[in-house]
Amino acid sequence: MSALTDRVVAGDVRAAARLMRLIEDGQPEAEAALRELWPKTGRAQMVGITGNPGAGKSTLVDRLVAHLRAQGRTVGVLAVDPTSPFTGGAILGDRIRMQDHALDPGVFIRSFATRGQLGGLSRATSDCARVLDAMGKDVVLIETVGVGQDEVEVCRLAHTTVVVVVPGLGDDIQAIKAGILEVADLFAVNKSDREGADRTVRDLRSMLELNHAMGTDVGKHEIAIVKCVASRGEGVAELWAAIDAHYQSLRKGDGLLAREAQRARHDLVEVLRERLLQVALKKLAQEGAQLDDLALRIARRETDPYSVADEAARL
Ligand SMILES: Nc1nc2c(ncn2[C@@H]2O[C@H](COP(=O)(O)OP(=O)(O)OP(=O)(O)O)[C@@H](O)[C@H]2O)c(=O)[nH]1
Ligand SMILES: [Mg+2]
Repeated sequence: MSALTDRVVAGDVRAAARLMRLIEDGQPEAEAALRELWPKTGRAQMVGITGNPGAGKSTLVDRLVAHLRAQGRTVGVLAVDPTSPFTGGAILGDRIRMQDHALDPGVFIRSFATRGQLGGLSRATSDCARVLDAMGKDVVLIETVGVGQDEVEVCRLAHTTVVVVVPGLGDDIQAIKAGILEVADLFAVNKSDREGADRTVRDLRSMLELNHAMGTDVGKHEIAIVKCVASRGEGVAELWAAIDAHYQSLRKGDGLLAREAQRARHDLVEVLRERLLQVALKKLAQEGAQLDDLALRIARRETDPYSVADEAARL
């Protein structure tokens, strides 16, 4: 193994941070390192925390970290920032709050900006989660805003995905129905200090019952709904107990392997997509065709995207 991967496996924080930077920048060394690390992964419990902006995900993650640390478990946190660090005051607030844990060697926290990159955000997040896994972190918490497809993809990496909702949603329930429901393993009704928390629990429950009646939840475990007040740390122990119960039920059968296989399939497709794109671009370049020139020719109707792609994809 290379020095870098040796250090990652030994739990070296700086080596892990360096590798994550290489991953985010899409550097070829990252892939070589990940290849070496692969046999050392598959041990961490991966938990996805998703939900609308401002639902209290970071606050919950912060409390979950404290809860896990009190149990003596080591934790890695990946936070996918929805906004640039230059715009959001709340984000800065999050960072400051998380600093408490930053001094704890049992916790590793990293945030990502959501920016478009070749290979995609979900791939980079997945790879970084693997780094935390290889480092020996017992639990990896991944925070994403449940809005775009990319963010939903990130949830597929987790063993357990928690969807955080807040009281008084109405429309939000519709949004949940639209995309996130299929990835939810359990719901956290956060900000339960606000009016309407019980109503939200009831709404969620009837939605789940409806799904059950329609058979759209086939193969799923029973989805728990946990009320919490993250800002006061209330319900956090219960939430973790529900997350762990879900994980343990996966471990009992072959659910864990099925999840891992689902995840591996996703990763494989992503890697393949990237590889094939590289091969195609290289082939075009060898033939002296630049992407921009081709685009111009397509725009001028001298050729069409299908013919160019056919040509490039011929291995
Ligand atoms: N009343 C109340 N406020 C809360 C609770 N949990 C979090 N908050 C507040 O809600 C605001 C947003 O919390 P965050 O944890 O930053 O939410 P987030 O979901 O991580 O937000 P983004 O990352 O921006 O999507 C903060 O001002 C928190 O203090 C809660 O249980 N009750
Ligand atoms: Mg947040």
